[in-house]
Amino acid sequence: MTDLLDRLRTAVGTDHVLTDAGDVSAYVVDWTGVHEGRALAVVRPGTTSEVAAVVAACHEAGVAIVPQGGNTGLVGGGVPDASGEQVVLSLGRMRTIREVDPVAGTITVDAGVVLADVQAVAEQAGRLFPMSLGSEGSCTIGGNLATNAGGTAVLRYGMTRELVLGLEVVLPDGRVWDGLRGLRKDNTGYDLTQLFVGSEGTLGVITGAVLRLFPATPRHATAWVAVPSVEAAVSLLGLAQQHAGAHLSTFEIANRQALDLVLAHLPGASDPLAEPTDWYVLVELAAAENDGGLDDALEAILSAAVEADLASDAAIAGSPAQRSSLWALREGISEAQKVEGATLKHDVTLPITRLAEWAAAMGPQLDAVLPGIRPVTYGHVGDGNLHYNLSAAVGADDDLRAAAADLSTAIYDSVAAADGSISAEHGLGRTKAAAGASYKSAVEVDLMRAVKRALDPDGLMNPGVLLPPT
Ligand code: FAD
Ligand code: 2HG
Ligand code: ZN
Repeated sequence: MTDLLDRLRTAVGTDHVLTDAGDVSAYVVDWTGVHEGRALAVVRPGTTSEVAAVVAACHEAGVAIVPQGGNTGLVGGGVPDASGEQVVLSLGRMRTIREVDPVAGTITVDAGVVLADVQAVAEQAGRLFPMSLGSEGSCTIGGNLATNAGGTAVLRYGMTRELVLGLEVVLPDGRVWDGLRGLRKDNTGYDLTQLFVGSEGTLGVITGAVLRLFPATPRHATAWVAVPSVEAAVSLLGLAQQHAGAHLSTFEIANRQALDLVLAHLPGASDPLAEPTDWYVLVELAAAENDGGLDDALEAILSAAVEADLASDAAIAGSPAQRSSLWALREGISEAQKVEGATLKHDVTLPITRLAEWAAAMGPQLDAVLPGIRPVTYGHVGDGNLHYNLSAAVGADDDLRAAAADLSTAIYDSVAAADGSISAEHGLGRTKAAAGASYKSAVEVDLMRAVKRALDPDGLMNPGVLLPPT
């Protein structure tokens, strides 16, 4: 291994090959704290050719690579296993915005650029890069692409795969595929760009991307709405679509348990409504500068909702600061639940018409497995996607860990029975690789393994992630 470390130092410079425990510690444990591994080294290349040299050296030495961006992933896909034999390849130094073309509506970036920086550069150019995640201050475009991230703007703009036009990828043997084309139309064979989106670092290292930009939407109308049930929230979505059409940009749900955790743990958070209720929806309409009428549309949605008993009260943001504080109630939930204690995460999608019935049945079923369990239920209801994240009764975190397999199996079985998916937007990573394969048909798993073998015959790109070991 000394030979490999020497080659890596030659490729990227001695300062960017980390092996001391203190230096590597932040790279080997994930955001949730659930996955902690060991690394042979953490390597921090600064250019695509340095990435290629690192990957080629590891390939020749037969050493596995774990690509890592901002390390905000929630399924343990960006951290090494416990063997101490894997190299973490961090894209953190690759932060160049290569080109912005407002007319073509494209931005070309290094994979290590942080999502919030892409949003800011787009805004300076009078355009919008719509992807929006609670982790946007730390996650990277490479990680967003590798996980096909979702977030709060999917309803209007789609998942990451709908926001990308071309990629640059270092393949598992060290060759570079330059697919950095910004063409809207290109029917010349298999769509290799889309093959790498959502591949979670198992097919190659994404080093650059051409992303789509959209017209800016600086005008907003935002409300935090009290609703009696998930069923009412889904009906309210229909109303909002009817009144606001394409201006509807966000439609997020949270249960009272989620709000209570935010109020308890996030400094400065306060309940904008006088009476507590079971469920809340964050609704936002967004439009271009000269495109008015948002406030009227929001008023019309809320009046119709109250009339139809779909909402009991609402707080409307009257200023950018109030808008931010309503958004903080939604975006603070993951952090607040982490402060509360152990969390068992589930990121499920169901056909939207089955969400309400599913959520109502799940609580009692899980309470029978672990009495006092608290489902913290929130997420992108407009996309049929709930984060069904479990906290134990206060003081019972060990019981939650002990019952984790039974609880997750009960959830996944009922999601599968309702024609849903066990991972809507976070991917499979290490946490769900086995479950992901077990809920797919044998044909689908065979096809996925065939793709993996074709691109990575030696199995050196992020082994154990996305597909379970054979
Ligand atoms: P990492 O965590 O570093 O890696 C994630 C995966 O991508 C790993 O498998 C890794 O190997 C691979 N990878 C990373 N970079 C590359 C690359 N350049 N080439 C190839 N593979 C690579 N996710 C959502 O979808 N929607 C949300 O709303 C959302 N909100 C979040 C809120 C919070 C508070 C947190 C902590 C996370 C949230 N996430 C959300 C999850 C996470 O932020 C996303 O999955 C994000 O896309 C990960 O980006 P990253 O750069 O941190 O990737
Ligand atoms: C969100 O929508 C994210 O807030 C994070 O996808 C969900 O922490 C989670 O489980
Ligand atoms: Zn989410």
